[in-house]
Amino acid sequence: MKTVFAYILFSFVVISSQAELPQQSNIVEKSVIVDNVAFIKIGTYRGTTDDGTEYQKSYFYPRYSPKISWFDSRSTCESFGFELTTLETYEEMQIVFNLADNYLKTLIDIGIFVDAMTLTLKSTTDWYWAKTGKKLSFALPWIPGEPNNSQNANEACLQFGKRTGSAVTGFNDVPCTSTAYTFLCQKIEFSIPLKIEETI
Ligand SMILES: [Ca+2]
Repeated sequence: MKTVFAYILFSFVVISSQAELPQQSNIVEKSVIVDNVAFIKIGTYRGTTDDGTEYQKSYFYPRYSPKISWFDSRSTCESFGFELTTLETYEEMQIVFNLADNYLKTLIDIGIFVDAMTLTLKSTTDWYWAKTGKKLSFALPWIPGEPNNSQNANEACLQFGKRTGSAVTGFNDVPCTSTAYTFLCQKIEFSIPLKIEETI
């Protein structure tokens, strides 16, 4: 694992698109997957939080899918200038699930950490974004049988994915120290410059 991780550090290149985003929300900007890069930009999304704040995000997936803890997932994203992905709205969650389906078909069975955790190890109902402390603003679609807080009752972090053979993407509560999952990073901008059209 350390070798894979070191290689990611060594070979880090981010593909960025210079294309201008469409003005409508909900539009996903496709990107090209190129060999020999550590992170793959799988899409960009522009939306509005439940309190009305506009934001724009790009999502970056680690090409070699290292399986590391939730804590290491956060710090890895941060070491590259990213954050572990948050999902501001149910709509954004659906977009990210679709991106994962489109680009990560062979990987989604692994499960992907996002930034959410419970405040107490035993809670399986109240989930918060670690970055902001805000409670998740929508009802989570769980993988059938989840959340079950099953592993010694310390499943305090959140990942999404599919069970093998299932077509349904959903969430699962897992131990934050588990190294069975990989992760998705985001780059977020909350202040989107207004585009002002000139008039004659
Ligand atoms: Ca679980």
